[in-house]
Amino acid sequence: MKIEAITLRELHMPLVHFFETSFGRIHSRRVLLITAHGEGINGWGECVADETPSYSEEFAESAWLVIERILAPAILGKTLESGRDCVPAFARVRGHRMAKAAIENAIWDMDAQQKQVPLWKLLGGTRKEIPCGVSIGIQDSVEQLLDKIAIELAAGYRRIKVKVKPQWDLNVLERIRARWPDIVLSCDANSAYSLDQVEHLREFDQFNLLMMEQPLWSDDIYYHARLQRELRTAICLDESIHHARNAAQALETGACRIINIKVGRVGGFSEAIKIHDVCREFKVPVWCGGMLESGVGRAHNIALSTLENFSLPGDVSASKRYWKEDIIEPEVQVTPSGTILIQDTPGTGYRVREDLVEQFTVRKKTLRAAA
Ligand code: OSB
Ligand code: MG
Repeated sequence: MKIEAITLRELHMPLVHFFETSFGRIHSRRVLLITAHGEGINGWGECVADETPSYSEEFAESAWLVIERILAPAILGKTLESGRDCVPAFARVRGHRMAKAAIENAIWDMDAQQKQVPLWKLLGGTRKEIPCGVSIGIQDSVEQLLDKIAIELAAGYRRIKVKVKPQWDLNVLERIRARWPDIVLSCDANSAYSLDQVEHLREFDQFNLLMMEQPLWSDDIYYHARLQRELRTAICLDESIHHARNAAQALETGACRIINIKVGRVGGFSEAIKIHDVCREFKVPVWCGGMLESGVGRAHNIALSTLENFSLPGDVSASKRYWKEDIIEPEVQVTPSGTILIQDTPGTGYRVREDLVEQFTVRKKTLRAAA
């Protein structure tokens, strides 16, 4: 496929409900979308960087800049066989994985469309039904959180994950377990604790959690290994894992027993698949994380989740939990038994609603290959 042009768009999409983690509350999402054009095909990709460099060093502005100035020019006018060809093309750019993933994934999407095969099959997926969990942010009160959990359980979701931070943790987990002793429950700290809180973190063991996600520093593996030795609860790493090599380090050192794979965080589908394979060798299950994606990223997360070792419920949930109207058709729907059914249609199986994309767009730029 010859890459003739790349369109970069910034969308502002209001969230149905605010989302709060240990690093703050947001009410809307700034979404960067990539469209790769070539040979009459448009491939779509989403950059999951936040508006601020809080979850990672990347943020929407930095991603826009690096895509426009460096990444897009590296592939414009080139003929690529598959999304994997972006890896060597971007090899001289250090970091900026969310920006790289947006482009790489758009090329995978193009490839699937051109070959007329489902994207999930191109990625090596096998499963036709994937289990879904939900991630519920910090609320104004514990009662509000319990109400939300009740709604998601009634909708069929198979795993509830709650965000925690000091002062919003043991008290919250206690109330949840008092009401639902047996649900599959996990928590995500987004690096809100440090190693001198081991005694406090050990208290989490009493709640029979499926996992505790990223308790310590976002750039750490070693101290997570020290912490994991002190806990019964499985640690799951999110922020700390950027590529297959540090996934292997985490597993060799015993820093976690589960890994959350976010395709944006690791630089695209190629690296996500490698991490999946490393974890499988270690017999460690993975699940697909989310970054409050629009339908474009959501569809990609679903495709990735069909790989065999994505055996735990992912943060792949219905469009309507986030958006009044999502930018894809059909919207992502979850069955009453908490799963997403995978289609055999070519590409992602979800059509991008360009009219709606235009409506949400606040900035747009098309970069073309030199004639
Ligand atoms: O740590 O998993 C996280 C959202 C933004 C940034 C980081 C995280 C999250 C989530 C939301 O937990 C997952 C979702 O998309 O539902
Ligand atoms: Mg997380």
